[in-house]
Amino acid sequence: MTDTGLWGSAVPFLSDPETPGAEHREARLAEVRAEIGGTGTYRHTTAELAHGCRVAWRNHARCVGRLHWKALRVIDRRDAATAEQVFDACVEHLRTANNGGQLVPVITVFAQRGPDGSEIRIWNPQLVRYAGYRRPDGTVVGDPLHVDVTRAVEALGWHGRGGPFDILPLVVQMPGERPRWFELPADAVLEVPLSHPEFAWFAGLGLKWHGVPAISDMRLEIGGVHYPACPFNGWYVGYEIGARNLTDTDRYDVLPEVARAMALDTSRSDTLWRDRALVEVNRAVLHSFRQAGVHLVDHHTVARQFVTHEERELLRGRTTPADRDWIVPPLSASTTPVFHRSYTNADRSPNFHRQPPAYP
Ligand code: HEM
Ligand code: NRG
Repeated sequence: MTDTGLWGSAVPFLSDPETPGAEHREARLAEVRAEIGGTGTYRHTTAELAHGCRVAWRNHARCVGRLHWKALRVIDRRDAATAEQVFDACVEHLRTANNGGQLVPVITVFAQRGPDGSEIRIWNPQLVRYAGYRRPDGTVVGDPLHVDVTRAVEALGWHGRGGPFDILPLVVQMPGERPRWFELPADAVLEVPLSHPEFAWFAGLGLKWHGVPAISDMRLEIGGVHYPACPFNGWYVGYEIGARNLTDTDRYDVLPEVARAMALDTSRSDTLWRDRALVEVNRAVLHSFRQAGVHLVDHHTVARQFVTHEERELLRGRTTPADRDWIVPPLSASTTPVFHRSYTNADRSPNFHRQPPAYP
């Protein structure tokens, strides 16, 4: 029996003139139709998979880093059949991405969801993330965003040191198996201690961040095939760390402490102490990554790059779907060109999708 839903999604992907295999389009379609009829699903060729990953990135409306979509390195690990093999491939992913600080955009693709719904899941939202421990008094040590995943990992028998920057172990769940956790080797994890170009006291705050954002909990969809485990990374925009992770009141919330150290008047909001401290935290992030030789980009540069991407795409006859809420930077928005342009969102395929957490 043919899965009409899957076939209906396979055809537009396989028939797109951009998709590799133009020489034998009809034969490939017939082959896939038979494969779906026989097995309930179909497998992409390595070339189809690589192209699908790059276009999924290009299509993703929330990503401001899409100028580099063609340079995505695609690692096909659909063969990884055990939790150890998946973990080893994730470590290998990080080493490839790190590249001595000159970060490389990489995606590692694990086995597709089976026709019976069986799937591989990585519990962690990113390959490298800091634990969050809720104390009895309700306060949190570490990253409050990760309190739930930390509790779930502790229930598997992992015990963190209880510090503010403990790297969570990687949790891999193979189809039909219990989840297993693995400690990441320290030399696969880039971290940058934060200091400030002028304020010597800043280093004393003991802040740091991981060098690579490698999202590991999203689902990749290409031609109707779902890849629920497909860690991918680029590099950071400074504000992700400086204007969100460290400064949101429900994250590390460091602005009050920074403002105190700057001797700002925090008794009234109209002294703009938050704004002034925010700029200095962002300067510290950009300065520290540069000093550590770990690549990242500032919001002015990434916004210009995104406009360049839009223009390049138009020359190729394509529009750029974009989610304005995610494209405009969270600080100094109006000083960047993206603030002054209008954007239209669209849900294109291939794409990356959020999925419910794999942990209980
Ligand atoms: C989201 C930048 C590479 C896919 C984002 C966001 C930024 C960003 C700033 C918004 C994050 C937030 O507000 O939390 C960049 C930069 C890259 C890059 C500078 C450098 C090369 C990539 C790559 C992929 C990708 C390689 C996939 C192949 C996505 C997706 C989201 C996103 C799916 C949405 C994440 C979510 O829903 O939480 N990107 N990105 N990006 N990016 Fe990129
Ligand atoms: N804001 C998140 C990361 C989201 C994705 N950002 C990227 N992606 N730059 C954080 O960890 O702060 N990327 O693939 O480069």
